[in-house]
Amino acid sequence: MGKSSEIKLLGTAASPFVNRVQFVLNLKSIEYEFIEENLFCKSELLLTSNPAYTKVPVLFHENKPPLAESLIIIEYLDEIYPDVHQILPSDPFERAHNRFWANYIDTTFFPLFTEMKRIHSEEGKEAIKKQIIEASQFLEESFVKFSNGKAYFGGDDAGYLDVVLGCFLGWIKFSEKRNEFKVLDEVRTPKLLEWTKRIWTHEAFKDAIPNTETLVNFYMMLQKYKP
Ligand SMILES: N[C@@H](CCC(=O)N[C@@H](CS)C(=O)NCC(=O)O)C(=O)O
Repeated sequence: MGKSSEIKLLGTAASPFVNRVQFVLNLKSIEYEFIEENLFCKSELLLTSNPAYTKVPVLFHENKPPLAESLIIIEYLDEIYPDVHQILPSDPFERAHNRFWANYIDTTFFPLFTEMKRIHSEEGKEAIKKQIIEASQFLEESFVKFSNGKAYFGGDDAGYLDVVLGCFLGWIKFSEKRNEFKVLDEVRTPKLLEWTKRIWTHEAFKDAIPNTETLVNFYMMLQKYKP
């Protein structure tokens, strides 16, 4: 049960996009009410609050119209609560660069995992694994650049890209087990591997990320309703 406040979040715990918003709300210590959505039988609230996509997350802030799309929501939260744990850098070029990689993660990297789920031939799966590994090496390079020798993409503490990529870690781990391969390892992506260990133990993250059982249940529902 969430807390009653001026912020309400419509979502489901298994969604990495919803987890991004939860992670940022935690980083900024913002109280909110969580409204659980059933994506396999969408509520009237979801259909009317995000009619264009009918997807979660959707954020309700005071009496303003609802806001959808995880990246838009977390940037909005960063703008309205700039004084606590700013996630985007203040320099415009740095900000643009962060957005470039977030876009890469959302449009190139993560969709490969969805693709993997749809493909059944061994040959097809191997081709996707190769693409995932190539993409993870780009992410390793970007981590090295952004972190500049520090612990996170955001420097000394979690920032925008830590939130964006970090919330996919549960699903990445799930896919590694299911498809018997390693996305991140000591040889190809040593820095990112270290980073994942840090993120898993980050207080604001631990509270936002679902457990394996939640992911497995959601995956089974997906197989049933959206094979
Ligand atoms: N680009 C969106 C993606 C959101 C998204 O795909 N949400 C999924 C849950 S993980 C959803 O609501 N799916 C419902 C559907 O596809 O009908 C974001 O960043 O918020």
